Amino acid sequence: KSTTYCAAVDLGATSGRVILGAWQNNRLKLTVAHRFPNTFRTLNGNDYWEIGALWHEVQTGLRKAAAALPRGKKIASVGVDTWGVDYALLNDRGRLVFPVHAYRDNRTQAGLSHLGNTRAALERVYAATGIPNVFYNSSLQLAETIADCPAITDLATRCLFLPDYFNYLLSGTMANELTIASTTQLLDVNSTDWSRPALDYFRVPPSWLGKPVLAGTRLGTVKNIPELAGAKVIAVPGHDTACAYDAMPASPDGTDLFLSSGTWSLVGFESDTPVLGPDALKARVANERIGDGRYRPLTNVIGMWLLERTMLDLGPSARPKTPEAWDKLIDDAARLPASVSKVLIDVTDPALSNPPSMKAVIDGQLRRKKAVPPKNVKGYMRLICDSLARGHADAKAAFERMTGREFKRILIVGGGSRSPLLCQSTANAAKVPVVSFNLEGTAVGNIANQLIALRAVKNKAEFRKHLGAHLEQKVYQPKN
Ligand code: LRH
Repeated sequence: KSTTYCAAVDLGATSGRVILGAWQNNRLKLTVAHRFPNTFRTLNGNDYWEIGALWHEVQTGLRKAAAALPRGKKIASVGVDTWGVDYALLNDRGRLVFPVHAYRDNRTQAGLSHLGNTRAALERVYAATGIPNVFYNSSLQLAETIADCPAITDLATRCLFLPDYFNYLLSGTMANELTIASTTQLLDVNSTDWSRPALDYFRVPPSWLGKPVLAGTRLGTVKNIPELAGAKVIAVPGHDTACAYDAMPASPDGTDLFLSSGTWSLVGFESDTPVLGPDALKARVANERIGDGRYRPLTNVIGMWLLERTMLDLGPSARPKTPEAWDKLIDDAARLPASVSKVLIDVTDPALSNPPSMKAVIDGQLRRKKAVPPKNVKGYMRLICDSLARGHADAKAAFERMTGREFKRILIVGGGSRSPLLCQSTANAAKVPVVSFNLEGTAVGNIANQLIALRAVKNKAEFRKHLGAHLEQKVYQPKN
């Protein structure tokens, strides 16, 4: 049988990659064509992405993917996913008319507290969009931009979220895709179109946005990379978390809870209906969307960002330089006595989102609880993993309470799935087995959606079945 080749562009807030997928005989083989670090830069107190550098890496990665093909073969299609919420403002000719801000920028703090303190408005926005009030929401970011630079409503005619923008650079077609649209707090929770009340509340011009397209939509062919001439640009779920969830080899009966663990820990599940109401708002349930329009109710537990940032504070020697050194650090942390994390960090504390010093916020929390801060990086690693595990378990309990469902396993993909410490702590705290997969989840979900659009695979259930049949997995049974 012939092989179908697809390239996944997968951009995360701290690293990006371009991965070549080869699908043959119902098996997916991945080749990492290109990996690169990503970071935002702070200029005069605001945080910005280096969007030109990212586009350069995307092009480099796609060229390398084409170069990795067997002789005479062609890449059939390309799909792009990125982290949520961030966007580019453009005019009709596709020129950037505003710098691309990073979601950690503290510029939304005033809007965040204003909506948080206006109970009735907060409830209305939640009922309309199914998305809670989080500092990074595109709604708050756009409202701040428009309030601070009113002339932007004359300059910009289009708002493309980052996967949409890269799709545009690749194909020349401007389109808003549904899953990334669902991270904005501007989409109508009961349809697949924008919410007029939400757009009005945040004063976002409706003309900036096009009716969202579903995953699988063909946007055109790759324009300006000769090595990929003729390759289709397919709108995959543009939100990385949506792609990661699509790659979960879940049991079809809906009893698996999903955890995509990276910079953030995204704990959630698939559902035909949204989870709304006062309890859902209190538990900060975000009713994000699946590529086909259904729902991914999830809560966002601050993730490995805690460790990333604490390591910066501890100095260059704190960060392992090789995969072996990482394994050793995780192992050392796991061997520390349980008493190290008798007092956990409150992972819902907003002060953890982008502090000048993460270590200072963590130490401050511990001191207020009369506990002594860890002495070294392995102590922080243990404390952070145990605290995240508690956050994962709390999210599971809240979902079970709200939906009446019972989750029998937690499936984990992403960077955290490679940490036996995080997996075991999560199993212990949640009291169910945690199953980790040796899987580039996000890229695999991205490629799965391309294969379905190309009709090389029938649907997601089929894909998951084939994927699961060959996947290496590790089960962590709960212990106390
Ligand atoms: C993870 C993620 C997450 C949020 C955040 C902004 O990469 O996409 O789901 O949307 O970034």
